[in-house]
Amino acid sequence: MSATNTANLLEKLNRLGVATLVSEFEDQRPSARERRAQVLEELLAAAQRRRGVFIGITGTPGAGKSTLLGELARRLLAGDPELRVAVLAVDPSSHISGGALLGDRTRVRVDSSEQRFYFRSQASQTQLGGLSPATFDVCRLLQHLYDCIFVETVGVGQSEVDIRFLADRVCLVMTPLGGDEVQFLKAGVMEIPDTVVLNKSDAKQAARKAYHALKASLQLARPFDSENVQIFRTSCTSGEGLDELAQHVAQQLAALGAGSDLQEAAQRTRDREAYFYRCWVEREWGRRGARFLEDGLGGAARFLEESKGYDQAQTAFGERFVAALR
Ligand SMILES: Nc1nc2c(ncn2[C@@H]2O[C@H](COP(=O)(O)OP(=O)(O)OP(=O)(O)O)[C@@H](O)[C@H]2O)c(=O)[nH]1
Ligand SMILES: [Mg+2]
Repeated sequence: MSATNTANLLEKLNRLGVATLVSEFEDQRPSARERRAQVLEELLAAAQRRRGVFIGITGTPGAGKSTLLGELARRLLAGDPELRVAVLAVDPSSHISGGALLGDRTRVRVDSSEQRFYFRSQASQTQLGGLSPATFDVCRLLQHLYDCIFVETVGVGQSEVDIRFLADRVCLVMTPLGGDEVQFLKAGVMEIPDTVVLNKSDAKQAARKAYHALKASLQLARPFDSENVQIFRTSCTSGEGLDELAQHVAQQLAALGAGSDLQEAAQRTRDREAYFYRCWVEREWGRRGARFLEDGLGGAARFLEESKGYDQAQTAFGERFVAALR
């Protein structure tokens, strides 16, 4: 695709065009790198590009994350005619089928004619539900095309850790029904979220009990900053708390998005890239590769800067590592 085509694409931003680009960014073959670098370069030069904010949505399976995202996306889109929203849902891969285990259950309901909304479901390729390099590569694209990118993961281990590094803000979704708050406290997951949502609060009595238990758990787990973590009670069936939650997200977008401090945002992008680049090196080149990155190349952040780009650093790493092994 030529530069003009990408510019046109940005203008129209039709979903088919975005989907094609996303596939290219999911392509993990070395041959896809050059193309990715070229697309990113063109996007960076395009006047209409966005400065996307990443909001991670994690929590127990079936807590209502996808339903909630549909409700939030609709409210955010209605509240701002300029806003563009994407949802990337990451499912733990099925060990047996190799496909996404929960793929069919991931449905985010937004009017299909809404061109300012994009949804993509992706298999995580790891059993612990961690984010794959392909997830991060797609995020590198989406951040230039959307103002808000929700990344939905199932909270089953590694995904919480990864989402902390990927997202600017993390929202943990639980239900009052499963005794989730105790489970999460045990697993140390309470350390992660900026926002906690107690969804399915239509179960009123259980919701009230869970709310107080949750508040107490948060204070225990985070004695110094539990005050900063807002807890929302929502119900996607009655609509309770949804407007408030949407408003909260809109505030997060305003604080971190296009109007926010450019240098801070750039630093967040660099940190994010360094973390996922390190993951990529370890995945592709193993522990020896990871050690070489640290000891031989001065670490991920430094090597990324030296290579003048993420895709370029992937190609350069292979050359440097192989040379060092000789
Ligand atoms: N009663 C009630 N049911 C809800 C609410 N929100 C979602 N549900 C239902 O809960 C079920 C699971 O919802 P999803 O949105 O798929 O949940 P999820 O957390 O995305 O699920 P996974 O991605 O499979 O982990 C669906 O049947 C929803 O209709 C709610 O607020 N109250
Ligand atoms: Mg879901």
